[in-house]
Parts: sequence; C-alpha cells; structure tokens
Amino acid sequence: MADRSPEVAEDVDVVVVGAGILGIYQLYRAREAGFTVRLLEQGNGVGGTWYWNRYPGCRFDSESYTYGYLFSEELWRDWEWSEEFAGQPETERYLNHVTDRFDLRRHIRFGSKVVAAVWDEESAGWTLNTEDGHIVRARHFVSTTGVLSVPQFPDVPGREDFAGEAYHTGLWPKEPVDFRGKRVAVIGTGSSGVQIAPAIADEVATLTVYQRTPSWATPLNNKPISAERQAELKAEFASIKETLEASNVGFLHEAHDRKTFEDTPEEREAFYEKIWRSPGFAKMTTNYTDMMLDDEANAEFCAFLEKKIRSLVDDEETADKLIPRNHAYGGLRPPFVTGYFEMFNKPHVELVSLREEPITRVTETGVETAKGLREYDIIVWATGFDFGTGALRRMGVTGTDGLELTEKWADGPITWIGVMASGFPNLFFPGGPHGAAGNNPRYGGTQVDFVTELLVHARDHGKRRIEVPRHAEEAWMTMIENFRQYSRFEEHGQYYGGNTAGKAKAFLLNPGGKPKMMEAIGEAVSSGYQGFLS
Ligand code: N01
Repeated sequence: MADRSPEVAEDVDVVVVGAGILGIYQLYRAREAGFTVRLLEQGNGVGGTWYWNRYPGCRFDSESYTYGYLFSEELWRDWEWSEEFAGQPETERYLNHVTDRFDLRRHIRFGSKVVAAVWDEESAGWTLNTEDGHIVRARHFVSTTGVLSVPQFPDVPGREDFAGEAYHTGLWPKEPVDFRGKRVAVIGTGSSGVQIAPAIADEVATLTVYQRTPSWATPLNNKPISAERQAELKAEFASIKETLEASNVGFLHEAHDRKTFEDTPEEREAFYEKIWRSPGFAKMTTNYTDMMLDDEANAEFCAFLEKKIRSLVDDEETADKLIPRNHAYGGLRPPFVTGYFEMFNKPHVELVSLREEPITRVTETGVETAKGLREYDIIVWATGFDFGTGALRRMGVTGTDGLELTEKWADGPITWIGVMASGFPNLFFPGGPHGAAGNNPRYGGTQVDFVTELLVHARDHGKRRIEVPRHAEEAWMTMIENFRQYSRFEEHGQYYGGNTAGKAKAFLLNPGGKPKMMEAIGEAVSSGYQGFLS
C-alpha cells in the first residue's frame, strides 16, 4: 500500500493475527499466493491453544492425524504422531516443525498483542496497533485468534488473596509446576479440568475437585500408533484427506446405520459397550443414528453411561454427584477422559459439588464454601474461556463509519459463514464464531482456503475492497436461528456464552454444519463473488 505514514513500521498485503493452527496455515497460503504477509502473535511461540494450554494431561480428543494439516503430502508422510490422541508437547512440536519446515517464522512477530485495528475507507486498508507500539498497515486483516483464547476466572471474592500458587489451565506457565506432595484444588470440570485432575492425582498429597456441573465424560481410549498403522496412514493420505474434507464433522469415523430401538435391549447393551470402548468422539459420531436427535434414544444411552460411572466409582455419594442431571448427552460439550472416574476411589481425592456447597470466597490459605474452609498449596482454575468472540471483542476492531465490532456484536455475533461481517471490509476471521461444528481445523482450513482464493480473485480483478453483502449475512443469520434448535446445546453452556458475565446469550457455533457453509461458499464463488467486491 502506497501512503505509508512515518509511524507505520510495516506495510503488507495481509496481516494475520494469531499463530495457532489456522494462523500458521493462513500465513502459508497467503504467502504462497504471492502476498506480503505479517503475522502478529501475542505469545512468544507458535501454537495458539497448544502454546497456552500446557497443563499436565492436555491432549487432543480428535485423532492426531485428523487434526493436523492436509495441505502437504510430504509433511503428512514425514511427521509421525506417536499416539492416536497426542499430548500438548507433541502438538506444539508439530506446529513448530511446520512453521520451520515451510520457513514461516520470519514472517511472525511474537510478543505482539493487538490492541486496535481500524479500517480506513480512503486507502481501503487496516491499521493495527500492538500493545508494544508496533504499527502494521495492511490491505487485508485476517484474525485467526480462535474461539478458546481468552481464559476466564470466575468472579469469586478474594481470588487474588490466595497466597499459594494459582494457575489457569489456559495460561499455563512454561516451567513445569511441581505438584509433588502439595494440597491441590482443581476448580471446574469441563474438558480441561477432567484432563488435569487425573494427570496430577498420583503426585499430590490431596486433591479436591470442585464441580458445578457434571458432564457426560467417557473414556478417550487413547493408544500408541503402531508401525503398521503409521504405514497405513502414509499410504492412505489421499483417501483420508478426501474423507476428512467430505465429512460434516471432520473425523474418519464410520457412521452407524441403525436407530436405538431397532435393536433389542441385549443388542443395545452390547452396542453401547462397543461405543464405550471406541475412541474419543466416535461415541457420538458412530452411535445410533437417533442418539442425538431423539430424547428417548439419548436417555437410553445416558442410562448406560450412568451405570458405567457407578461401576467405576466405589463411593455411591460421589458417583451420584458425577452423574449429570441437567442435560442430555451432547447438551454440553462431552469431555473424554483417562482415569477420571477411577481417580475418585483414591483416599486423598475428594469431589465437592458446588451445587451443594458454593464457593463463598477464596482466602489467603484456601477455598471457603458454605461448609467451611479447605486449605491448599495450589489452586488450578479450569474455568474455561470467553468462548467464540472473546479475542475478537478485545482487539479494538473498528470498521466503516467508526462502527465497532463490539457494537455490532452487542447482542451476539453477526457473521457470514463465521468468517466475515458486513461493515468490516477486508476483515476475515476463519475459525471464528459461527464457523465450526466439528473438528475445528477441518472447518477452519476450508475457511482459510476460501479467504485465500477470494483475496487472489480480488487482486486478479483489480479490486481492493471486499465486504460481505448484507443479504448474504442475513441469510446466514437466519440459517443459524433456524438450525440452532436442532442442536442439543444447552443455553447455559459455553456455546451460548453461558459462563461469561455480561455477555449476550447467543448461539456461537454453526448449527448447519459443513453442508451449509459449503452451500454459502458455493453461491458466492459461482456468482463470481457478486456483491462482495468493489
Ligand atoms: O472450559 P469449560 P474448559 N463457578 O468452559 C466451571 C476445549 N478443550 O477449559 O459447567 C464454578 O468447558 C464450569 O462449570 P459449569 C473444548 O472445546 C478441549 O474445560 O459452567 N464453576 C465448567 O465445569 C472445551 O469445551 C480439550 O457449571 C465454574 C468449567 O469451569 C473447551 O476447550 C481439552 C464457574 C469450565 O469448563 C473449554 O474447556 C480442554 C464458576 N463461576 C479443552 N465458571 C481436548 O481434549 C466456570 N465454571 C482437545
């Protein structure tokens, strides 16, 4: 861009914000397409989620090879995942490997938290300011800041008074935390809480797990990838890629072909046993076809899970507390666990139900509930994130006529395919709110491809301004409204912004899934991006 003012440190075609799995891919795609690119990353390393969430036990619950990149067969063949569900250190290593292998690091500026991003109509470009005073001008601004990047602490009195060590799972320090012989509290039992608790249970002196809502956790069933399977994965790259790209959810699992009550009770029992032993999300994707749609079918599956939980937990009262009562399977995002239920049989592990005894305050020495004070050396806050819009709402994004993104999204995000918003030309946010309904990189990767092709098209046609037409955005929002009733997600859950104080409750995923996203993209592309370019 021509009119470079003196304080602008850099002038590029595309600025990408966030070096997570999608940001790295967007950087790669834009650079390969011939654009000059700068990537601004708040942290001091690449990885996004896999950079910040380095707590013990953190790992994939999508199969490793279905989560990684599919754009390079050489990369696929050269990188061997050690486990079906790789742990955080391996994933972080993978993302560093990709960054270096494709020589992307030199385009990344680390320690660069974006605090303002302002659109300028005259020059048709964005100016981004970082907290440390760096200014970047760019024709296009791609935010790949993810949906789970702003960690959240509950508003508990005295939280800052605690004199021991306190950590949030989403802001975990790089230096290992020494849990040996410590009295530890884990607060929160979402996917993070139920991963970290069993991972540290054997090291600590005492462990208290504070649970507000029990979730339908089931075994992850992780295992190493054998040499034979490695060879198979390498040989089957093309078909795996095709299957993943065609899949609505982004997994390789093969769907079942029967409904719950087509089977006898004995057949159902045997089937659920098989499901219980299946890997990760296969509990959902290969279950009876009506499990997520029909209340009775769902209840039948939940009854089986309840029986399983009771069989794993010795103490009846603890087992009672661990069984969800306020949502069906899939009402909240189900976590996948290793040794979680069994952990409560250890004499030094206690489960506290916050429904029975809410936290009244945190003191210098511990956590006080209605029933008294428990003292700790370490408190782990596994209390989640400002889901969906957290990072975008905090970046000071201002579009046409001074319109702030926070203003446009005051009642919840308004988007087109979870990637663009009218009033914000040349802004794209792959992997953003309304974007996904399955294995995130599989959705976000398609969005990055779409954005890149759109940028190339605009460049080839001499257009410098891209904005989604209002009617397309309205159609997408109507789809969200019409389809969200078919999802089972509870309004008190994170996918409605349920845990974020002061946030409007609005659905934050794409309830129409990949077919609706591809349909919308298809319409835009086949019309030659009619109404998008000027
Ligand atoms: O966060 P969460 P997370 N007082 O929001 C509780 C992904 N992920 O970090 O359910 C007391 O799910 C809250 O209670 P409740 C995955 O997509 C993936 O665990 O609101 N408790 C809940 O128990 C996941 O969905 C993996 O009643 C409070 C917990 O804190 C997403 O990240 C691993 C509270 C927060 O659970 C977020 O998971 C980890 C309060 N005021 C995460 N506020 C994989 O396996 C909140 N809680 C790949």
